Amino acid sequence: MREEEEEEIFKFPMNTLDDLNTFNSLISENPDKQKQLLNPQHTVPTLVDGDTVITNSHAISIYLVEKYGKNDALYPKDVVRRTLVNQRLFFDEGTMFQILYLTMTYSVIRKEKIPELNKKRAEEAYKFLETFLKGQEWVAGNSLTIADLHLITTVTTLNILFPFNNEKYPNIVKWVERCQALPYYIENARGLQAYSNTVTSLLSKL
Ligand SMILES: N[C@@H](CCC(=O)N[C@@H](CS)C(=O)NCC(=O)O)C(=O)O
Repeated sequence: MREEEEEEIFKFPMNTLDDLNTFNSLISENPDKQKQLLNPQHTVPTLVDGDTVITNSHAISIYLVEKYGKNDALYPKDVVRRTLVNQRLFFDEGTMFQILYLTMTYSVIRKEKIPELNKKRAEEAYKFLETFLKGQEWVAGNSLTIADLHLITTVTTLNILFPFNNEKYPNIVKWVERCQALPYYIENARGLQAYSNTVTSLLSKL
């Protein structure tokens, strides 16, 4: 591959599985290039703030509140409240998002049928969330935190792949409505609409 072609690969995001495979073999054959990459995992989001590079969305949110937040409301300093926020963030990262990631990567993008197990795991995750929300307005208590901002994007996206039954999950439905009423919810709505347009048409072909 010519140097310029190689540069192109590093400039543009991956669009198809072939791009990803080319990219992976390129970096595994080229350790120097790997070191130059801001994010060797090649995932979004990646935040660059001066000399600081952060490559995980949850770590990014924590960093932004800690460094630039006017107060600690979104990520409380109180150890017990913070631990609960962390638990919900790790639930998003390790449970809710993983179902979305595995379904997209191994089924939808490859145009393969979605395994029944993924559907069961999504249902299980919705049940956990429904329980977390019992008797409280937000996922980590009665005030909005970064855990809500993360989970709302994952849950609304997962809901396109595995629509949940509103009657079974009243706490989730009310929480989604609360999130939709936030003045900046439009940021999620826009991406969600674009995702929905693409994925709904892919799903119809599986
Ligand atoms: N848990 C990570 C997930 C990052 C991630 O997997 N992002 C996806 C897009 S939502 C991505 O960049 N996928 C491309 C890939 O895995 O190559 C985070 O919160 O940042």
